[in-house]
This record gives sequence, C-alpha cells and structure tokens, in this order.
Amino acid sequence: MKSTRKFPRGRIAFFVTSNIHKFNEARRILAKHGVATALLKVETVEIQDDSIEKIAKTTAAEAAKKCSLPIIVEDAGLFIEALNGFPGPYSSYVYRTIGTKGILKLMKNTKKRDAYFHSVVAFCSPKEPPKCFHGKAKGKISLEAQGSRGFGFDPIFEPSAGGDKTFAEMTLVEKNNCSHRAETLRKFVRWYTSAFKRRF
Ligand code: ITT
Repeated sequence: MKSTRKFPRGRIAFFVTSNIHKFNEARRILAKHGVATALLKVETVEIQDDSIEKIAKTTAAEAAKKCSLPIIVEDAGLFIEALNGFPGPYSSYVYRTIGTKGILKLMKNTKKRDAYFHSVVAFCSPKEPPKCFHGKAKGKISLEAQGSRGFGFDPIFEPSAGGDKTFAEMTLVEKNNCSHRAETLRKFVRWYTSAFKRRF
C-alpha cells in the first residue's frame, strides 16, 4: 500500500528551542525540503561565551544526551559594528534588559549603523559530536523601531536584501527569503537530507 505520510520516516528534525518564532521560521524552511520539524522543550544550561558556535555546540550536546535523540539547536546574535560586535553572544540578555530601546539609545548620533545577525545551527546525536552550520544577514540598525511582526531585535534591523524594511515589517516568508536563520537552516537541511540517504 502506498504511504500517505507527507514526511517519510526519518525525515524529521527535532528542534530544541524555547522560542516559538524561531520554530515557526525553521518549520517552513525545513518543510520546503521535505523535512518536518518537531519542537522539543529541553531544560539546558546556556553557557556564556564569546563564540555563538561554542554556545550552540554545548547546548546541542547537552540536549541530545538528555533526550537520547538526534536534535538541532540554533543560536543567533546581533553584532553591531559601531559597538565592536555588541551585543553578539549576549543578545538574549541584552534584549531582556535594555531591549530595542536601549540599543537605539546607544546608537543615538551614530552615523555608522552597520550590523549583522549571525546564526549557528548545531546538529548533535547521542552518538556523534555536534556538527555546525553558519549563516549571516548583513544590514543596519534603523533610526527608530519599525513594524510589529517577528521577535527580538526585528523592529530595529534593516537587512541589506530587504529594501528599507525592517525584519518586523516583513512577512515570515519575506524574512525567510533573506534571514541569517534561513541561510543556516538551508545549509543544514541539504546536509541532513543527503546524510539520511547515505545512512539508510
Ligand atoms: P533558544 O531557546 O532557541 O535559545 P532564544 O530566544 O534564547 O531561544 P537565541 O539565544 O538564539 O534565542 O537569541 C538571542 C537573542 O537574539 C534573542 O532573544 C533575540 O532577542 C535575538 N534574536 C535572535 N534571532 C533573532 C531574529 O531572527 N530576529 C530578531 N532578534 C533575534
């Protein structure tokens, strides 16, 4: 009998995150490549480090061990050139404390507004060390917050590939056409689907 399952067995990625917006962005990208995404909530301790790759790898290894499954985590940060890369790996803390308003205040009277988002996906299975994929979205910090979609620093980030719209003024599909996360996940899913074919 022909299978009616949309996603064949094994074509599923377990995404460990506490952020539903990230999950929704990822779900669409992976589905386009025939991979379903399951949201897993796993208690992990996020280390503080200057490298988002190291943070992603450590979290992925801990989560894979805890749930005995091959999983992915994605870690991202906003790097502002005039602030020497701040908040970078500390984006989560900075968002929770000073937020977008605080960043705009720090950038007041600053003409050089170049910034980028850097995203790392770490894939880890209980038997293998983590494997990482990277993506970047270049752009600038807007003069004021614009738009109400998305999350985090979306209202103050204008990607170079997005005209003069901020991420928060874009639909999810538009953001996925030019975001750091989309670039990283596309690299991951190409590897994941070919690794799957090789192994099974
Ligand atoms: P996890 O549970 O997946 O770790 P998180 O929200 O803590 O979710 P990150 O550590 O990767 O995610 O992100 C750190 C912060 O950077 C996040 O809280 C946002 O404020 C910001 N950020 C990350 N990706 C973003 C994006 O696509 N748009 C806007 N802000 C983003």
